[in-house]
Amino acid sequence: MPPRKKAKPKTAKKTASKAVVDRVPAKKKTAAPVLAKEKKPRSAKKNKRGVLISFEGSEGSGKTSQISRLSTRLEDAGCDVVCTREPGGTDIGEEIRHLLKHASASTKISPEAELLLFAASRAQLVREVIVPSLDKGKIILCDRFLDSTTVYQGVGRQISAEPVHIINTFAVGDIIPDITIVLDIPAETGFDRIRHRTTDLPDRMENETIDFYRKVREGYLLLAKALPERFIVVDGSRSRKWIEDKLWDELKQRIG
Ligand code: Z5A
Repeated sequence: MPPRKKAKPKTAKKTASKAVVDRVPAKKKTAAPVLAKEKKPRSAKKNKRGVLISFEGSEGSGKTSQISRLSTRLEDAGCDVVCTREPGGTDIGEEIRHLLKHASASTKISPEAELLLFAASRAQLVREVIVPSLDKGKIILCDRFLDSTTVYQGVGRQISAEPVHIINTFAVGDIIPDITIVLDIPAETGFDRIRHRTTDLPDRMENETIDFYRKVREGYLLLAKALPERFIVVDGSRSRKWIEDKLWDELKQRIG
């Protein structure tokens, strides 16, 4: 019979699922504010012609590749497309990106400071790029958005739900993606892809453990389950062409 003590770590340390459930609508419970915000996204209400599509998933899930393919298809179909990314996408955001990923000082960064820097980059991106583009009726393809903070800082770094939600909301105002695509891959596949990438030296966040990326994956899947109107989950371990076609079919149904 296992000793009683064994139960302790389970209750003392939040599991990935518990942490996400705190952030998404568990019936009437805690995450109600997240849902309440999402009922009236500004992009859908005030910018009838603009669409914000965010791409999420763990490192190496294929977001950059698919954004590039989708953008080409959309442009060929006559759409006005803006591709951007987080952290980054503005001069200020790119400086923050460098600080977060490559600056030697960032090895000492606290989870709270990290969260605030991601939020600062996003606040600038929303006001400088996203809102003006939505107002012009463009389709914005954004490589990561607020869900990355919910999952990486909330689930991965275990910062509690309330500050993550408050800071996310402050950074985005009333801009919530119309559609969020999660490219879902096993943590091992992501690791493998990153290892074989020859263009870059590993950055600070690429040195996380496989357990961290398992939590990240679980976090995304729970979020997608809780918000099915906004999320589309696609198997990111399939071929590039299969994913491209699948996304095209899904988006045609949603945005016509
Ligand atoms: N982060 C955070 O913690 N909190 C936040 O709020 C935000 C971000 C906004 C940003 O890193 C880091 O910041 C990220 C989360 C954190 N850290 N991590 N870990 P980034 O922008 O440098 O990297 P990324 O967003 O994680 O993505 P990536 O590494 O650039 O990967 P990707 O864009 O998803 O995939 P890719 O570049 O298209 O493909 C990766 C490789 O796989 C490449 O060699 C491809 O050729 C290959 N690939 C792509 N698709 C396939 C398929 N279908 N089959 C086989 N191989 C494929």
